[in-house]
Amino acid sequence: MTNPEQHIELVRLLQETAAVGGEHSGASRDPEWPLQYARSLQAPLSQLLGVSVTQSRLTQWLLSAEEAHKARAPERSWADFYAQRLLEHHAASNTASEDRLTLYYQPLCLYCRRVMQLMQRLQLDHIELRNTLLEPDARAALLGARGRATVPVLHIQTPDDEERWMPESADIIHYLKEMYA
Ligand SMILES: N[C@@H](CCC(=O)N[C@@H](CS)C(=O)NCC(=O)O)C(=O)O
Repeated sequence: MTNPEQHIELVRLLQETAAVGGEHSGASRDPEWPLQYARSLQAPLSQLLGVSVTQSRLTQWLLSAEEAHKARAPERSWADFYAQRLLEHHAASNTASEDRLTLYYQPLCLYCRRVMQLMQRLQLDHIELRNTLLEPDARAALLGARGRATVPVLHIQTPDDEERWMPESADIIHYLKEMYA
């Protein structure tokens, strides 16, 4: 199934799921709607995407899709917006899972700790850690690439050997959440 076909099918699934409990955005909507949707979407969505999707992940995703829809495009059909967002996330996380990530950090740096706490929470054990205080070559690599040794910096290397150096803890946290949460 191509991406446009998946999109159409996903919009249909979302609308069908919403119709069971009444209107998606109506005042009478059940406050537990993300759980209900997640329960009924789990099997057909896993089949559509070809990966096993958990109900807890789906619940989180539905809540974040609703927030983004309200903030960014309230005029757009909710099902169309949610479907596009889900397929984009799915494609991005598929690509991201093949990237090689390295975090340059210092143990006492609070900004680094924020990033590392998120990595722990999301169980991102595959991210290599390089302590720039203890590893002179890590500090030299950072200085060579960026001209400064400020940490944290996330180094992203794709399978095609494209690389990106991402400074700023807030950007790194945003990136990791978008890709892996
Ligand atoms: N705005 C940056 C601040 C990073 C920062 O100030 N890092 C400090 C350590 S906590 C640092 O690397 N200082 C040494 C330097 O700038 O060379 C972020 O949020 O990542």
